[in-house]
Amino acid sequence: MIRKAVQRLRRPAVQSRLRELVADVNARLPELIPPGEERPETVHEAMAYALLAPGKRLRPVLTLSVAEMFGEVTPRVLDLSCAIEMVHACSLILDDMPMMDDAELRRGRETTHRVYGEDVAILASFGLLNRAFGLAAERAQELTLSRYTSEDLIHLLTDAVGSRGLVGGQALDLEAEGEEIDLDRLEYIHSHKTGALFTAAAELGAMAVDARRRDLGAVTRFAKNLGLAFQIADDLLDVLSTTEETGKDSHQDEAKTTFVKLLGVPGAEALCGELLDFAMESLSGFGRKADPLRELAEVVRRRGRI
Ligand code: GRG
Repeated sequence: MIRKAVQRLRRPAVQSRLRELVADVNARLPELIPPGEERPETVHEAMAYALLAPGKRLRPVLTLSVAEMFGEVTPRVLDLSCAIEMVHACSLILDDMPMMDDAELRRGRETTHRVYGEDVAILASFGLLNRAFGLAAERAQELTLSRYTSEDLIHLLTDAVGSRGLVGGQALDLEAEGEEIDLDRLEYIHSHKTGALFTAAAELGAMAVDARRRDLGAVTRFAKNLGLAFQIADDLLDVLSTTEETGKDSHQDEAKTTFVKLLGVPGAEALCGELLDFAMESLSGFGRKADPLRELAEVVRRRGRI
């Protein structure tokens, strides 16, 4: 009882720390990409348009919260977290394109291809991806680690993006459109398309501060459960919220099999809650230092923003 009461008292401080981390990411991101006035102007403007739009910054804050659980958030770790956000922004540009989800709105604004055209949008997405890998490679080499090499950190990122990660999940998601798929395949799609970047974000945070290998397993378990829960929360938002609330097209998933379609709203809510409980359990060995991660799980539970 006493522990719960103390935790409740600490909560505003933890929430305010997470908001500080969002602010740090938002302040750093524009410094890390070429200015819109530099040639090729349209591509640089489109990169900034997609990256600097008001996203929730959940993935970089996940990297930073894990890093802070085992060590400290240094400027290098902050840049690594920004590289994760660049990969995410790249994936959003591509996901929204007409040959993929064909979305009109993202982060409360017109999607990148609708503003800049499909040709520029594709180039901007590759520009962001390339910048993400360049930045991650530079910062990883500058770290002094005893348990991991800079290659370990870069491989983590390449594996998360590649055909066994985001690309693979997206490919099967597109193939499944209009088809009936079972829960097992849906889990595969989302644990790759969405979950892989959550997992990489968390593992990168741990590796960047030289966390012990035996602690990595718990971090991975936390992030896998969080990532899948996040996707189910996103499916729920698609049916239960308005475009004004989410800043993106609602009912975009109508032609797709989703967790809500397979399980119904109550079933999807229950599964999301169960996954978040599993995520929380994997933090049991880390005491109060894991409170920011617990709070991130609560953000997903209430389908909100930090
Ligand atoms: C080459 C990087 C790369 C990817 C290619 C297009 C693609 C493969 C994968 C799509 C991945 C994707 C966009 C998954 C959807 C995940 C999801 C629910 C995104 C919404 O995340 P939020 O709500 O967005 O965190 P904000 O805008 O808040 O950042």
